[in-house]
Amino acid sequence: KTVETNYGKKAETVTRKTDALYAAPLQEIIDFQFDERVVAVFPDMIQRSVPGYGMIISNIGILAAKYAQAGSHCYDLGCSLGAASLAMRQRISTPDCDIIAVDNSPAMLERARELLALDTVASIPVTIICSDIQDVTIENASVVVLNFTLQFIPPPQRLALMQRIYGGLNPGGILILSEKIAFSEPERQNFHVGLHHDFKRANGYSDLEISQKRSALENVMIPETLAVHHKRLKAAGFSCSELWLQCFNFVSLVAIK
Ligand code: GEK
Repeated sequence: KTVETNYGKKAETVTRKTDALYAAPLQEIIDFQFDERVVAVFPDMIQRSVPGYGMIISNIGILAAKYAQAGSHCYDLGCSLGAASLAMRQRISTPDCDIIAVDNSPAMLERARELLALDTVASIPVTIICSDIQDVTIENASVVVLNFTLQFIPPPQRLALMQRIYGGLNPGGILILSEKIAFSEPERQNFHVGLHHDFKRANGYSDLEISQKRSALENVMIPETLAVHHKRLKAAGFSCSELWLQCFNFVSLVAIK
């Protein structure tokens, strides 16, 4: 089975493996980790699990092309296999920009390096850094991407990260924030979660896979409401944050400095 990716034809052999990590019944479900087993199936996993993922990646390229400033850095925080970095790299035409891609999973970054090396068309330099995104200096930034990463940062630490991002952005720079969200009203929560599970079923995941994956993520990935996100962005200094995409309980926001 071939999964459509934006990594290009040459990358197909390293990105086509089907995710069956939770297909068989597990005795014990341990907390989800971004290890080698996940890396091997990651493009398939994220496409089949996150509604709107492909559209978000393509439009990160469009947004970055519009907001990248000459001589500045574009950050991809929690870059995984570098899909957002590649989208930015392929779209930005502003001179003297570079991309700084950060993740704390060595396994992810090893594969990200291979995939970036296959992209020989775009020439914007990409520096890959293995670090907690909370420890990375953010400076002279025009575009910062947090594409489904903030949800893995413990909630009490999220505001400090946002403040550092705001502080490191140049005036006119943007933060692109994509997250799985929660709803405070139970009916809305059930409506969106139900549709998300239908989306996963339609993409070939069984009820067992859906429920085992849900347990594995329970303590690791903590979604918040859209209102909490907007409020935190404001508290960090962003005067405006705009919802530009929602698909069930998955959203992407742009905040402008
Ligand atoms: C994409 N953005 O394809 N510091 C650094 N990295 C972290 C941290 C942390 N504290 N916590 C988690 N990660 C990507 C998808 S995946 C989303 C992002 C998902 C990393 C983690 O190792 C993983 O690679 C990534 O954040 C989250 O556009 O799998 O749902």
